[in-house]
Formats: sequence, C-alpha cells, structure tokens
Amino acid sequence: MTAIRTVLARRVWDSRGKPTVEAEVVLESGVIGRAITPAGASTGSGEARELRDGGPALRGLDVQQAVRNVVGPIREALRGLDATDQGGVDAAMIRLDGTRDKSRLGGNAIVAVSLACLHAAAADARVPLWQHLAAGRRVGLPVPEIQIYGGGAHASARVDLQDFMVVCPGAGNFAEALEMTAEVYYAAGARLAKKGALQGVADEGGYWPSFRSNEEGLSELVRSIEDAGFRPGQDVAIALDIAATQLQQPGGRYALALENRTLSADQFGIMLERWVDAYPIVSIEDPFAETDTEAMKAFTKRVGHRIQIVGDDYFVTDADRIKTAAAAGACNTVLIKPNQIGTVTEAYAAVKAAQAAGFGAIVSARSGETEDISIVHLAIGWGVPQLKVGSFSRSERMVKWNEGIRIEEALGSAAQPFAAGRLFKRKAA
Ligand code: 2PG
Ligand code: MG
Repeated sequence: MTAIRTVLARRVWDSRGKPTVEAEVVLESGVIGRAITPAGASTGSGEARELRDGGPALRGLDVQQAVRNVVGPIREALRGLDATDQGGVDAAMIRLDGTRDKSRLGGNAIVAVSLACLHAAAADARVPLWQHLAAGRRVGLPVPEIQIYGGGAHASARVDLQDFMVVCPGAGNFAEALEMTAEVYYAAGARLAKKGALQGVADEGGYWPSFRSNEEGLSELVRSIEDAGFRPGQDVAIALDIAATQLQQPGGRYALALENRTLSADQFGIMLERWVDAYPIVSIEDPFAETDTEAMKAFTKRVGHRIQIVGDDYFVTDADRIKTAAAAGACNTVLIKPNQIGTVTEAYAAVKAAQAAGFGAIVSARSGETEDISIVHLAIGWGVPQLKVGSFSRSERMVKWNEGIRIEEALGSAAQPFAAGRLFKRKAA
C-alpha cells in the first residue's frame, strides 16, 4: 500500500514572493506527502541547479517547466515505486535526470518530490516525520542558531557579513534557547532604533542595520546580549556567516565594501582571528570563498580547535566534498541544506560523511523559505545537533521554531540532553 500512485505539483510562492515548486506524493493507500522547495540567494556554484523559465514574466524566475517535469517524466518514473524505499525513489530521479547538477529536471523539482515522498512514508506509518526518521533511536532537539542582523546578499550588502547570529550555551533546552534569543532580538532592535540605525528587516527576518563597519555589528551584538541581561559568551554567544564567496573579487582578494577596502586571504584570516580573540564568537561559517581551500585549511589549523568552522558553499551538502575536506583539514562542521544537493538520500549521506569525519553538522533553511517544516524533522530525526533557520521574526522562520517547541514537548523526558552548553563552551586560545 506504500506504492506511489501518482505525483502532483504546483507553483507556489516563497518568502521573497518568488515562484517555487510544491510537490505531492500520493500513495496507493490514499496517504499524501507534501513538500515545498526553498531557494538560496547566496548560493554555492556547486549546488543542484534550479530550473527557472527565463523570459520576461516574473523576471525569468517562474518554475512552470519544473512543475511540468514533476507531473510528466518524474511521475512516470516513480509510479509504482515503494515510498518507504527513499534511496530507490531518489536513485530513480537521479537516473532520469542524468546530469551531475540535476539541471535537466531541475533540483527544485527533484527535491520537492524527494521530501514529499519522505513525508508520505511517515504519514503512512502514522508517525511524525522526526519519529519515522529516528526509527527507535533516542533523539533530542537541535541547538538553534538564530540571526539577529542580516547583511550581504540578503540586505543589498548594507553590511558585508551575511549573518550575525546567536547561539545560547546557557540554555537548558530548545524552548529556553528561543526565549533567550527573543530577549536578545528585542534588545538589539531597541538599540538600533535608538541609534537611528534600524532600516527594517533583511530577507531572513534579522534587522537590517546601517552600521559604519562590520565590526560595529559585533560590538552592538555584544551590547544587545548584555542589555538583555545575559553574559556574552557564557549565556549567549555569537555565530557568524561571512558568506565569503560573495565577497571574493576576481584575483582572490576579499572586499569589505562598507569599509571601502579589500584584503588578501591572509589579511582576511588575521582580521577574523582578531575578532575571535576580541568577541565571544563560537562559530564562523564560510570564512573564505568556496574555492579558497588553502585559506580554509590555514584558518582551520589556527582557530579550528577553539571555534566551529562551518562549510556551506564550501561543501554544498556533498558527501564527497566533505570526505576530501576532512582529509585536507578544512573546516570542522558542515551545513546541511537538502536543496543544495537535491535529494533526501544525498543530504543524509552528507550527514553520515560529516559524522564519519568527526565533523559537526547544522541543518539549515534557505534565505527564501516557506511554511514547509521538513528541515526541523530532518535535524531531529537524523540526530543533527544544530539547526539554522534565519531570524526570530516572519512566519516562514517562526513556523519552524514553533514546530521544534511541539516536538520538544512530545519527546518530554525521553529527549536526549540539550547540547548547547557542551557544544559552545569556548576553548582557550
Ligand atoms: C546561508 C543561507 C542562509 P542562502 O548562506 O547559509 O542564511 O543563505 O539561502 O541565501 O544561501
Ligand atoms: Mg551560509
């Protein structure tokens, strides 16, 4: 009865008002699984390709062909397959697509179907998705990494750094981490408003600030943590996503447009290390561009024992890239975004590769999101210890934090201990 009867798709809209793909997998039992594809703005060049229609309408961003691919060839290929065989379903789509980057059918078509199939299998088993994935293993809530200020490609580069985020090593559980973050978010907004530096919110709901330098964002964030009544570093610490692929210029230098200067990779690394010394930073994502392996290795060697160094564009959720980086000593943590690689099976392979390498992992949303809550369930069910969803406003973000609250409640005392304190106790230089 878990055989796939049909696959449906439609165009829906994401948090930036852009078209995206929603897919439904319908089983012979009548059970339906549904998922929506998110979209990045600061994308890695190695990501699965989104199929967009081009042309004058909707700035070329429409996804009608991707929708037709789901209800045409993908439906044809999946009909009759067993939805509980996720590997088989995903392999059938990868075969049918036939390209390395899923550009023929579209990564945006494939990932919606892949996730919808997973939802259908869980629904057929009459358990929540996280429980279906956990398959009897003890699981817990991931530590949230939450944006306070947004910049880079998500705020017209008003500040060069993309995400100024917080994590809460002082939180005893997920709900408490959210509550602490809420206090910091309010405090940060109040400080910006008082300075006349509040320009609205960026794509992921973080404040859109008008700072004079990137470092001002760090000092303001520390003061916001204090204003909220917390000890910076102990209760609430800073996590950054530099998204440095966006900052690298032809020739390899890194541009800080706000500060009207460019830096060599060495100078950029020295600046970041100084920040790690001066501020309670516990995590830096994409400190260098996706191709700058030498700089990534050198930086990991110098500060990787003290803080989390996360590869996003650098790994694009690709298990092979993770294995290569682990051998080379680049990064120590992997960002996991299902739509970067294109199927649930391959995203899980990236989680396993990270675990095998002794790396940390963070399941992450995209800057263009929807009401889809799949990633919360993936993080919990797969046992991934961290979750990044953007900021603490806008419902495409809050729907995911709120889902975590429900699951924490459902797990009750059966939950694995919350890992924030263990993960983010900063080590000495
Ligand atoms: C990132 C994500 C989320 P985007 O860089 O980590 O912040 O952004 O979805 O635009 O790639
Ligand atoms: Mg990133």
